[in-house]
Amino acid sequence: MDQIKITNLEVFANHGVFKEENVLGQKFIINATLFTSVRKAGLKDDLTASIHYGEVAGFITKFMKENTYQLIETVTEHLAHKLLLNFKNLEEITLEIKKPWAPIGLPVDYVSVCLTRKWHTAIIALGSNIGNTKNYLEEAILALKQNPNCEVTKVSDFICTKPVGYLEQDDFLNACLELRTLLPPDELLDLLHEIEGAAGRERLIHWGPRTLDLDIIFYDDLITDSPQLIIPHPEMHKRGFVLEPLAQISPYKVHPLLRQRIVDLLANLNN
Ligand code: PH2
Ligand code: MG
Ligand code: MG
Repeated sequence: MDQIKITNLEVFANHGVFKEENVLGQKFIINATLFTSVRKAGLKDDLTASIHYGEVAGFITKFMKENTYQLIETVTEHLAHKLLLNFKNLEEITLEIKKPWAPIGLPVDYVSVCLTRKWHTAIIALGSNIGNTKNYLEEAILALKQNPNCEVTKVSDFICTKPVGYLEQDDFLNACLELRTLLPPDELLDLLHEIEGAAGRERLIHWGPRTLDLDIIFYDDLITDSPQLIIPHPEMHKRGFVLEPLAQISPYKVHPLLRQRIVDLLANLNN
């Protein structure tokens, strides 16, 4: 992706573990690489299609001065997050905050924290087969919409499906949605568990009846192997109740491990 760079912005601020640092303040030097497509802005000579680097530099300066944190880790993490939330065309940022006067009593040029943060795309499958199933799915979508770190970009129809796996239970209402999110996978999973908990979800029978089930199907094209969170969802390609609603919102997405499109996985399943 294209980049806009802000190099060696100086800000006098009060971050530090030591009391003197908080009281006296010191110089910080900031480097930011803003990832965005400049194509449209470049062709049309239109600032609104890009990111105003003056506004970004002003935002950084204000944030650095108005807050006081102990760690430059915290300053960098929070500032990157705020920038991604506040600048529309900003997809990804690499941010480095340097402390040239760090009070360590040894000769260094500077110490710094550098990190990269970005908007991710996740696919979530929703299911419910207890109580007011439609309401549980709607409430889950609302909870995600209201979370500042998430933006719901697509929602499938709600479809009625026969139970798969454990058969002695009511039919399900299933759906899929696409999410733009700043949360890493483990934090997204925590959020989904919170929303399930608020819907009164109890984990009694494996694959048994539930008020609300929220599963991460994809997270960008990430492939994980942690037993706590397997992405892509290891059963998704065998499940019509995932593939059918998913084919409505992302028909041509390619499964990163199986290397097949969703429409083709669905067609294979129905054969
Ligand atoms: N979820 C399960 C097990 N079986 N069957 C249907 N039809 N829909 C589901 O969401 C579902 C299921 C475990 O998550
Ligand atoms: Mg499930
Ligand atoms: Mg689940």
